[in-house]
Amino acid sequence: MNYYLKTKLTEVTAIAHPNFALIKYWGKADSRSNMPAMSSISLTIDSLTSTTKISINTNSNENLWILNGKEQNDLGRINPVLKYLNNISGNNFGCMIKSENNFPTAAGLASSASGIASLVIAYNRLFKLGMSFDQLLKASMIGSGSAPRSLLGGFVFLNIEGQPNSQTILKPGEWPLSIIICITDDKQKIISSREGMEISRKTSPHYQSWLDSNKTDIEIAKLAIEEKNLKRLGEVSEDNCFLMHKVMSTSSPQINYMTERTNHCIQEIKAARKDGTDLFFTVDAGPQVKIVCNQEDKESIKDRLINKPYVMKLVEANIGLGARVIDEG
Ligand code: 2P0
Repeated sequence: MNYYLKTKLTEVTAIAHPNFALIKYWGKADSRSNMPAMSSISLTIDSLTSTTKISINTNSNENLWILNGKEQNDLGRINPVLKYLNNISGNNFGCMIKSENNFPTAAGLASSASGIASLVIAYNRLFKLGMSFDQLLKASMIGSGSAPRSLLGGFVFLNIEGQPNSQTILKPGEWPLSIIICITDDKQKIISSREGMEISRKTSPHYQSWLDSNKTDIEIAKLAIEEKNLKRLGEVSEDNCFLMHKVMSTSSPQINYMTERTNHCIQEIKAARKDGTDLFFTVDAGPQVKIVCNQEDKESIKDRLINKPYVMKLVEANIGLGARVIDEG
Protein backbone atom coordinates (compact mmCIF):
# COMPACT_ATOMS: atom_id res chain seq x y z
CA MET A 1 0.00 0.00 0.00
CA ASN A 2 1.34 3.44 -0.84
CA TYR A 3 0.92 5.65 2.19
CA TYR A 4 1.32 8.76 0.08
CA LEU A 5 -2.07 8.07 -1.45
CA LYS A 6 -3.62 8.21 2.01
CA THR A 7 -2.02 11.46 3.04
CA LYS A 8 -3.30 14.92 2.23
CA LEU A 9 -0.09 16.60 3.35
CA THR A 10 2.23 17.78 0.61
CA GLU A 11 5.03 19.20 2.72
CA VAL A 12 6.09 19.22 6.33
CA THR A 13 8.77 21.27 8.10
CA ALA A 14 10.38 20.14 11.34
CA ILE A 15 12.97 21.73 13.57
CA ALA A 16 15.60 20.12 15.79
CA HIS A 17 18.41 21.47 17.90
CA PRO A 18 21.93 20.09 18.08
CA ASN A 19 22.98 18.50 21.33
CA PHE A 20 26.31 18.60 23.12
CA ALA A 21 27.42 15.51 24.93
CA LEU A 22 28.63 15.88 28.50
CA ILE A 23 29.37 12.15 28.70
CA LYS A 24 30.46 11.42 25.18
CA TYR A 25 30.28 8.71 22.60
CA TRP A 26 33.40 8.10 20.55
CA GLY A 27 33.46 4.69 18.89
CA LYS A 28 30.91 2.40 17.34
CA ALA A 29 29.79 -1.03 18.43
CA ASP A 30 28.98 -1.93 14.87
CA SER A 31 29.65 0.31 11.88
CA ARG A 32 26.81 -1.23 9.84
CA SER A 33 24.02 -0.15 12.16
CA ASN A 34 25.94 2.93 13.35
CA MET A 35 25.30 1.90 16.95
CA PRO A 36 27.44 3.72 19.55
CA ALA A 37 29.73 1.48 21.60
CA MET A 38 28.85 3.42 24.76
CA SER A 39 26.02 5.34 26.38
CA SER A 40 26.02 9.13 26.45
CA ILE A 41 24.40 12.12 28.16
CA SER A 42 23.75 15.38 26.35
CA LEU A 43 22.16 18.81 26.54
CA THR A 44 19.85 20.04 23.79
CA ILE A 45 20.82 23.56 22.69
CA ASP A 46 17.91 25.91 21.95
CA SER A 47 19.37 28.76 19.89
CA LEU A 48 21.04 26.53 17.29
CA THR A 49 18.58 25.04 14.83
CA SER A 50 18.35 22.67 11.89
CA THR A 51 15.14 23.14 9.93
CA THR A 52 14.13 20.51 7.39
CA LYS A 53 11.30 20.78 4.91
CA ILE A 54 10.34 17.62 3.09
CA SER A 55 7.98 17.24 0.17
CA ILE A 56 7.20 14.51 -2.33
CA ASN A 57 7.86 14.71 -6.05
CA THR A 58 5.06 12.65 -7.58
CA ASN A 59 6.62 13.00 -11.05
CA SER A 60 9.89 11.32 -10.23
CA ASN A 61 11.62 8.79 -8.01
CA GLU A 62 14.76 10.95 -7.73
CA ASN A 63 15.62 12.32 -4.32
CA LEU A 64 17.06 15.79 -3.94
CA TRP A 65 18.84 17.24 -0.92
CA ILE A 66 19.44 20.97 -0.66
CA LEU A 67 21.57 21.95 2.31
CA ASN A 68 21.83 25.66 3.17
CA GLY A 69 20.60 26.56 -0.31
CA LYS A 70 23.09 24.31 -2.12
CA GLU A 71 22.07 21.22 -4.03
CA GLN A 72 24.17 18.26 -2.75
CA ASN A 73 25.80 15.82 -5.19
CA ASP A 74 24.53 12.84 -3.24
CA LEU A 75 22.36 12.14 -0.23
CA GLY A 76 25.34 11.12 1.93
CA ARG A 77 24.29 9.99 5.40
CA ILE A 78 20.65 10.85 4.64
CA ASN A 79 20.48 8.00 2.10
CA PRO A 80 20.22 5.03 4.51
CA VAL A 81 17.75 6.95 6.69
CA LEU A 82 15.51 7.69 3.71
CA LYS A 83 15.70 4.07 2.57
CA TYR A 84 14.68 2.89 6.04
CA LEU A 85 11.78 5.37 6.18
CA ASN A 86 10.62 4.59 2.63
CA ASN A 87 10.54 0.93 3.61
CA ILE A 88 8.14 1.74 6.42
CA SER A 89 5.95 4.09 4.36
CA GLY A 90 6.06 2.14 1.10
CA ASN A 91 6.84 5.40 -0.70
CA ASN A 92 8.41 5.05 -4.15
CA PHE A 93 8.30 8.70 -5.13
CA GLY A 94 11.28 10.97 -4.87
CA CYS A 95 11.64 13.24 -1.86
CA MET A 96 12.79 16.84 -1.94
CA ILE A 97 14.63 17.63 1.29
CA LYS A 98 15.59 21.20 2.12
CA SER A 99 17.71 21.64 5.24
CA GLU A 100 18.98 24.85 6.79
CA ASN A 101 21.36 25.17 9.71
CA ASN A 102 21.57 28.54 11.47
CA PHE A 103 25.15 27.70 12.52
CA PRO A 104 28.34 26.35 10.86
CA THR A 105 27.89 22.85 9.40
CA ALA A 106 30.35 20.03 10.26
CA ALA A 107 32.41 22.24 12.55
CA GLY A 108 31.95 20.33 15.79
CA LEU A 109 28.49 21.73 16.55
CA ALA A 110 26.56 18.49 15.97
CA SER A 111 24.81 19.56 12.76
CA SER A 112 24.32 15.97 11.67
CA ALA A 113 22.39 15.11 14.85
CA SER A 114 19.92 17.97 14.47
CA GLY A 115 19.71 17.60 10.68
CA ILE A 116 18.86 13.91 10.87
CA ALA A 117 16.45 14.31 13.82
CA SER A 118 14.51 17.04 12.00
CA LEU A 119 14.34 14.91 8.83
CA VAL A 120 12.98 11.85 10.67
CA ILE A 121 10.33 13.89 12.49
CA ALA A 122 9.25 15.68 9.27
CA TYR A 123 9.04 12.43 7.30
CA ASN A 124 7.03 10.67 10.02
CA ARG A 125 4.48 13.49 9.90
CA LEU A 126 4.38 13.85 6.11
CA PHE A 127 3.44 10.20 5.67
CA LYS A 128 1.37 10.12 8.87
CA LEU A 129 3.30 7.06 9.96
CA GLY A 130 2.74 7.48 13.69
CA MET A 131 6.12 5.85 14.37
CA SER A 132 6.83 4.80 17.96
CA PHE A 133 9.66 6.53 19.80
CA ASP A 134 11.73 3.36 19.41
CA GLN A 135 11.28 3.52 15.63
CA LEU A 136 12.17 7.22 15.54
CA LEU A 137 15.27 6.44 17.58
CA LYS A 138 16.28 3.61 15.27
CA ALA A 139 15.72 5.68 12.13
CA SER A 140 17.74 8.61 13.43
CA MET A 141 20.57 6.41 14.69
CA ILE A 142 21.05 5.02 11.18
CA GLY A 143 21.99 8.56 10.11
CA SER A 144 24.02 9.64 13.10
CA GLY A 145 24.85 7.97 16.41
CA SER A 146 24.13 11.18 18.29
CA ALA A 147 20.89 12.07 16.44
CA PRO A 148 18.54 10.13 18.78
CA ARG A 149 19.55 12.59 21.53
CA SER A 150 18.21 15.53 19.48
CA LEU A 151 14.77 13.91 19.36
CA LEU A 152 14.38 14.91 23.01
CA GLY A 153 14.81 18.12 24.97
CA GLY A 154 16.65 18.93 28.19
CA PHE A 155 19.34 16.66 29.64
CA VAL A 156 19.12 13.47 27.58
CA PHE A 157 20.43 9.99 28.37
CA LEU A 158 21.02 7.69 25.39
CA ASN A 159 21.37 4.25 26.92
CA ILE A 160 22.83 1.55 24.68
CA GLU A 161 22.63 -1.27 27.24
CA GLY A 162 20.35 -3.91 25.71
CA GLN A 163 17.87 -2.36 23.30
CA PRO A 164 18.98 1.30 22.79
CA ASN A 165 16.64 3.75 24.45
CA SER A 166 16.64 7.38 25.24
CA GLN A 167 15.08 9.45 27.99
CA THR A 168 15.02 12.98 29.36
CA ILE A 169 16.70 13.22 32.78
CA LEU A 170 15.61 16.84 33.34
CA LYS A 171 13.33 18.84 31.07
CA PRO A 172 14.24 22.33 29.81
CA GLY A 173 13.41 24.77 32.59
CA GLU A 174 13.82 22.22 35.39
CA TRP A 175 17.43 23.35 35.85
CA PRO A 176 17.73 26.69 34.04
CA LEU A 177 21.41 26.86 33.14
CA SER A 178 23.04 29.03 30.50
CA ILE A 179 25.24 27.85 27.67
CA ILE A 180 27.88 29.96 25.97
CA ILE A 181 29.49 28.62 22.81
CA CYS A 182 32.89 30.03 21.91
CA ILE A 183 33.24 29.70 18.15
CA THR A 184 36.99 29.73 17.56
CA ASP A 185 36.91 28.57 13.93
CA ASP A 186 33.99 27.89 11.58
CA LYS A 187 35.79 25.77 8.97
CA GLN A 188 34.61 22.22 8.31
CA LYS A 189 36.64 19.54 10.06
CA ILE A 190 39.13 17.53 7.99
CA ILE A 191 38.46 14.16 9.63
CA SER A 192 34.77 13.34 10.03
CA SER A 193 33.63 11.97 13.39
CA ARG A 194 32.76 8.70 11.70
CA GLU A 195 36.27 8.22 10.27
CA GLY A 196 37.87 9.41 13.50
CA MET A 197 35.88 6.98 15.64
CA GLU A 198 37.00 4.02 13.52
CA ILE A 199 40.64 5.13 13.63
CA SER A 200 40.48 5.48 17.42
CA ARG A 201 38.72 2.15 17.96
CA LYS A 202 41.36 0.37 15.94
CA THR A 203 44.51 2.16 17.08
CA SER A 204 44.30 4.08 20.36
CA PRO A 205 45.91 2.30 23.34
CA HIS A 206 43.45 4.19 25.55
CA TYR A 207 40.30 3.05 23.73
CA GLN A 208 39.61 0.14 26.09
CA SER A 209 39.94 2.26 29.25
CA TRP A 210 37.69 4.84 27.57
CA LEU A 211 35.05 2.15 27.07
CA ASP A 212 35.53 0.83 30.60
CA SER A 213 35.04 4.24 32.22
CA ASN A 214 31.70 4.93 30.50
CA LYS A 215 29.37 3.27 33.01
CA THR A 216 30.85 5.07 36.01
CA ASP A 217 30.84 8.44 34.26
CA ILE A 218 27.21 7.96 33.26
CA GLU A 219 26.20 7.12 36.84
CA ILE A 220 28.05 10.11 38.31
CA ALA A 221 26.66 12.53 35.70
CA LYS A 222 23.09 11.24 36.03
CA LEU A 223 23.19 11.70 39.78
CA ALA A 224 24.76 15.17 39.50
CA ILE A 225 21.99 16.22 37.06
CA GLU A 226 19.25 14.80 39.27
CA GLU A 227 20.77 16.66 42.26
CA LYS A 228 21.44 19.78 40.14
CA ASN A 229 25.05 19.73 41.30
CA LEU A 230 26.91 21.91 38.77
CA LYS A 231 30.34 21.37 40.36
CA ARG A 232 30.08 17.57 40.28
CA LEU A 233 28.62 17.57 36.77
CA GLY A 234 31.45 19.84 35.64
CA GLU A 235 34.15 17.61 37.08
CA VAL A 236 32.88 14.43 35.47
CA SER A 237 32.13 16.19 32.14
CA GLU A 238 35.58 17.77 31.87
CA ASP A 239 37.31 14.48 32.82
CA ASN A 240 35.22 12.64 30.22
CA CYS A 241 36.01 15.28 27.59
CA PHE A 242 39.76 15.10 28.25
CA LEU A 243 39.78 11.31 28.10
CA MET A 244 37.98 11.37 24.73
CA HIS A 245 40.53 13.86 23.36
CA LYS A 246 43.36 11.70 24.76
CA VAL A 247 41.91 8.71 22.87
CA MET A 248 41.80 10.86 19.73
CA SER A 249 45.32 12.23 20.08
CA THR A 250 46.82 8.79 20.77
CA SER A 251 45.19 7.34 17.65
CA SER A 252 47.23 6.64 14.56
CA PRO A 253 47.05 8.86 12.58
CA GLN A 254 46.65 11.39 15.38
CA ILE A 255 43.33 13.18 15.57
CA ASN A 256 43.46 16.68 17.04
CA TYR A 257 40.26 18.68 17.04
CA MET A 258 41.43 21.03 19.79
CA THR A 259 43.53 23.95 18.58
CA GLU A 260 45.64 26.61 20.24
CA ARG A 261 42.52 28.81 20.31
CA THR A 262 40.55 26.04 22.03
CA ASN A 263 43.27 25.82 24.67
CA HIS A 264 43.31 29.60 25.21
CA CYS A 265 39.54 29.47 25.87
CA ILE A 266 40.00 26.64 28.35
CA GLN A 267 42.68 28.62 30.21
CA GLU A 268 40.32 31.60 30.51
CA ILE A 269 37.51 29.36 31.79
CA LYS A 270 39.84 27.87 34.38
CA ALA A 271 40.86 31.40 35.44
CA ALA A 272 37.16 32.31 35.88
CA ARG A 273 36.69 29.22 38.04
CA LYS A 274 39.72 30.16 40.13
CA ASP A 275 38.09 33.56 40.65
CA GLY A 276 35.04 31.83 42.14
CA THR A 277 32.64 31.36 39.18
CA ASP A 278 30.92 27.99 38.97
CA LEU A 279 31.20 26.87 35.34
CA PHE A 280 32.53 24.06 33.20
CA PHE A 281 33.37 23.39 29.56
CA THR A 282 33.24 20.66 26.99
CA VAL A 283 34.79 20.27 23.52
CA ASP A 284 33.59 17.89 20.80
CA ALA A 285 34.89 16.91 17.37
CA GLY A 286 35.84 20.47 16.50
CA PRO A 287 37.66 23.47 18.00
CA GLN A 288 34.61 25.13 19.60
CA VAL A 289 34.33 25.41 23.39
CA LYS A 290 30.95 25.02 25.05
CA ILE A 291 30.51 26.52 28.51
CA VAL A 292 27.76 25.59 30.97
CA CYS A 293 27.10 28.00 33.85
CA ASN A 294 24.44 29.44 36.14
CA GLN A 295 22.30 32.09 34.44
CA GLU A 296 23.46 34.85 36.80
CA ASP A 297 27.11 34.33 35.75
CA LYS A 298 26.50 34.46 32.01
CA GLU A 299 27.28 38.16 31.49
CA SER A 300 30.51 38.18 33.48
CA ILE A 301 31.75 35.09 31.63
CA LYS A 302 30.90 36.65 28.26
CA ASP A 303 32.74 39.84 29.29
CA ARG A 304 35.88 37.82 29.93
CA LEU A 305 35.80 36.21 26.48
CA ILE A 306 34.16 38.67 24.09
CA ASN A 307 37.22 40.59 22.94
CA LYS A 308 39.74 37.81 23.03
CA PRO A 309 41.61 37.36 19.72
CA TYR A 310 41.06 33.59 19.85
CA VAL A 311 37.26 33.92 19.99
CA MET A 312 35.54 34.59 16.63
CA LYS A 313 32.05 34.74 18.05
CA LEU A 314 30.09 33.95 21.19
CA VAL A 315 26.70 32.27 20.87
CA GLU A 316 24.31 32.16 23.81
CA ALA A 317 21.80 29.40 24.41
CA ASN A 318 19.48 27.85 26.92
CA ILE A 319 18.52 24.22 27.24
CA GLY A 320 16.19 23.40 24.37
CA LEU A 321 13.22 21.27 23.37
CA GLY A 322 13.24 18.07 21.34
CA ALA A 323 12.64 17.80 17.58
CA ARG A 324 9.16 18.84 16.47
CA VAL A 325 6.99 19.72 13.48
CA ILE A 326 6.65 23.47 12.97
CA ASP A 327 4.69 23.66 9.73
CA GLU A 328 2.61 21.40 7.57
CA GLY A 329 0.33 21.76 4.65
C1 2P0 B 1 29.12 12.96 21.00
N1 2P0 B 1 30.45 13.23 18.92
O1 2P0 B 1 28.80 12.13 21.87
C2 2P0 B 1 30.45 12.76 20.28
C3 2P0 B 1 31.54 13.55 20.96
C4 2P0 B 1 31.55 14.09 18.64
C5 2P0 B 1 32.40 14.06 19.84
O2 2P0 B 1 28.69 12.02 18.35
O3 2P0 B 1 29.21 8.79 12.79
O4 2P0 B 1 28.04 13.00 13.99
O5 2P0 B 1 27.13 10.11 12.61
O6 2P0 B 1 27.47 8.66 14.57
O7 2P0 B 1 27.03 11.46 15.73
C6 2P0 B 1 29.65 13.24 16.63
O8 2P0 B 1 29.46 12.15 15.83
O9 2P0 B 1 28.83 10.69 14.22
C7 2P0 B 1 29.56 12.76 18.02
P1 2P0 B 1 28.11 9.48 13.50
P2 2P0 B 1 28.18 11.88 14.93
O10 2P0 B 1 28.43 13.95 20.74
